[in-house]
Amino acid sequence: MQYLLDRMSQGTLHVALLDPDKQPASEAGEIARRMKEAGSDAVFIGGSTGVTTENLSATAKAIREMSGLPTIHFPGSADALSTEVDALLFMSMMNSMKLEWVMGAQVYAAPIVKKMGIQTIPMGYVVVEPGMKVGEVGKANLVRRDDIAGAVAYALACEMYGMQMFYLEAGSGADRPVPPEMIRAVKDAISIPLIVGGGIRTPEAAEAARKAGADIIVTGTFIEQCRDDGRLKAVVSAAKGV
Ligand code: 1GP
Repeated sequence: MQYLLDRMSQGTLHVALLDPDKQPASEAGEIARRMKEAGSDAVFIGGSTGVTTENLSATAKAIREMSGLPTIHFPGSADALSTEVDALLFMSMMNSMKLEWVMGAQVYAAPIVKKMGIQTIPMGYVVVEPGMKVGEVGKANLVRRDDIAGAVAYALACEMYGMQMFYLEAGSGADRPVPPEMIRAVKDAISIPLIVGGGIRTPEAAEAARKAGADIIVTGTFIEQCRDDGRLKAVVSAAKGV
């Protein structure tokens, strides 16, 4: 957490998201190496389905060895946990209609996480339309794209709970990222760091999210698919404003 805060004091961060179920660990390590070259600050490891302790551990290890970037577990359930990651986003999907995702999986995991000695980052997570797979799997009561006040209310509740970060998610592969007006209003309402992700795959979209106030910009689908290092760098640079 301190690493992220230190870096954030210098500007917006770019975080690469890698799903351990989508490629072998060595390939994830190679993508992370290229992302480090492109300027990424850290790697989130996670996915909505298919993440196991084995593929999570192997992926974290490969990323650390091949890129040196910090690895942060972005969990989709309490089924997979690993000591190979540097930290775990201890998150509540605040707008899930299933108690399990709001609080149940966390209560189940907490004693195990404690015993394993994994560093936790408490985070509120809210899924905005279109929501994609995470919205479906998480049974999210999606925040409408025009419901700025609704998004702000979740962010304020997150901060009042004492969580250390708030994540606005449009869903992996979304055709439209979180609207900049929503990012701006949420950023103005809270003082904890704001993470934004889902559907960001162009320098223009990354720049819009940064200018609206995102502290951390996450891209997943784009970095999995892009084979052009120049284009990777363009999106990361736009996210960071460098
Ligand atoms: C998903 O916000 C992330 O949690 C990334 O989304 O795959 O669309 O970049 P993309």
